[in-house]
Formats: sequence, C-alpha cells, structure tokens
Amino acid sequence: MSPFLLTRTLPEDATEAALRADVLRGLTRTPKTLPPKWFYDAHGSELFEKITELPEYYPTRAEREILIHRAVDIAAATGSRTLVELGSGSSDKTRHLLDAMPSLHTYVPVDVSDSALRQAGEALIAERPGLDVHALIADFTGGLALPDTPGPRLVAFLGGTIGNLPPAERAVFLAGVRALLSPGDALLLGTDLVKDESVLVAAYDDMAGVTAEFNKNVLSVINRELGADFDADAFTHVALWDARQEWIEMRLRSVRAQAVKVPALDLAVDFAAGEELRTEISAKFRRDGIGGELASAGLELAHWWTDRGGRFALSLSVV
Ligand code: AVJ
Repeated sequence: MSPFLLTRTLPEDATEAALRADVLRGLTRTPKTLPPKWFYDAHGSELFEKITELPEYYPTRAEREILIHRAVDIAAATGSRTLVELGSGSSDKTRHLLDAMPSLHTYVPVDVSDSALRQAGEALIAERPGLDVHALIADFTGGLALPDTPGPRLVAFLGGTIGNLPPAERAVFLAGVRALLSPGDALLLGTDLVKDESVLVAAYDDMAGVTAEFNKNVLSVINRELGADFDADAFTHVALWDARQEWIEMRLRSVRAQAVKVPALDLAVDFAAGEELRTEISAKFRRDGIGGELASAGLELAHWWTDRGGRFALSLSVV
C-alpha cells in the first residue's frame, strides 16, 4: 500500500476563531455580508453535492465534460509528477485528470475539511496503488506551504470557486499561487463564463429550492457554532445578476424587522424589514479578463478549453 499522509497546517481552533471574526465583521457593517466558505459544514456540503445534480446548475457538468475530453491534453501539456488540488472536496472530478496522468507520483489534495480529505484520500490510494497521497488540511486563501514532492507541479483550482473571491482578493490569491510555482509548473483553473442572465440566475435559484436551503444553511452554522438564534424562515433566498461587476450575488432578505442574538460574540444584530445580507458572490469570466488577471500575477495563459456549450472554461497557465 502506498503512503497516505495527512498534514494539518491549520490549528484545530483556527476555524472557530475565523468564523467568529467573519461573523462579527460581516454583521456589524453596512451592507451586511458573510463569506461563502461558511456554507460548507457536513449538511452544507451535502446540499452543494445536490446542487451539482440540479438541472439548472450546469457548471459542474460543463467542467466535467471538459475534463473528460481534455484530460489527455492537460497531462501532455504539463507532464506533471505532482498534482496539487486546492479545495479538493471529494476529489470526484479530479479522477478524470488522475487517470490521464500515468507519470503522476504524488497527489496533494488541499481542503479545510478533514473528513473529505480522509475519505477521498483513502479511496484514491486503493484505486491507484503506487500513487503517494499527501493531503493538506489548510485554507488555500492563506499562505500555503507545499510538501517537498517531485516536479513539475500542476496546481489545480477547479469548480469556478475563484469566482467567490472579489477582484482584489483574486489578485492576492493568484499571486500566492504564482509564488508556489517554478519554471515548468502550471496552474489549471476552472472559471464559469459570462452568459445569458436567465441561465445564470436559474443556476442560483433552482425550482426545487435546494440553493435556497444551501444559502440559509449559513444561518444554521452560526446558530450551532455561536449560539445564535437566526430564524431561517424569517429570511428569503435572493439570487441576482450584477451586470456591471459580472457576478451573481446570493443574499438573504429579512422578511420583517427583527433582532438576532449572537451570544458567543455578545452581539445583537438588527435587521430592517427587507434588509439584505450578502452571502456569496460568484463571478463569471471572459477569456480576456481572466487572461489579464493571470498576467498581472505573473502567469501566462497557455491553453483555454471550454465545453461544447461554451459555458465554462478550463485554462492552463505557466510561469
Ligand atoms: C462551489 C463556489 C463554485 O459559486 O457556483 C453553488 C457555489 N453557490 N450554488 C458557485 C454555489 C450557489 C459554487 N462554487
């Protein structure tokens, strides 16, 4: 059996401290905001898996289509011996890539979820005897230190999750990724693309209401972790397209005036009737725009692959 290593670079209590800081900052500013990373407790992760199967939510299927068709091209263009995957989650789509990389020596999945890393890691070493798996429990938006593994390295950031970062944070993130790469290494980036507003809004406001439930899950996380008394029924799910910023926003709209207590922060938060709390941005991209952002970070866009519908792109960049 090949080795499975798990390294924690996040202190056990870092998540709790980060949640407190984010909730305090986000709920005391105007307009109120919460960062999307707090959707993903065990229930939220399950809801996201359900979202990926909804008829309206095309990004996961579109990205999988590209991976299936282009995995061999990606492997040939990179010749990587180490694959680092940021926000690996279940590593499900990554299988297509791994299967096309026979010379791969080490897989480094990076995620904040300990359980997802263990599950995915154990399944993988069973399927790919000989592959080293060195999982990292880490927050990829902070400075990341990678294990010493054979190059060249391919860093993959799939799913379109880069769209959750506003432009200034994207620049910091991409510069951080650039700093991890040496000549010969590459970045594989998944980006959802600008398209018809009705298609975009439907993807974030599905008929079955799964995305609404996912959105409200952040309130349950705060209730459980910080003893808050959010009433999920007192908020409605909002998804809208900001045409100027070219991003989808998810919000929770307070249906009435209400006060919410957050005992762990010694905080009471007032919501006016109709007041909206922003819970996520999901930016959509164009080739020139993301190419420019990559260039600003010292990365050169070398390949651009889309699904047949032109809805989603995988780009490969080199230093
Ligand atoms: C996992 C961050 C890519 O922004 O589309 C899905 C999360 N939010 N439905 C996205 C999400 C609402 C998703 N990402």
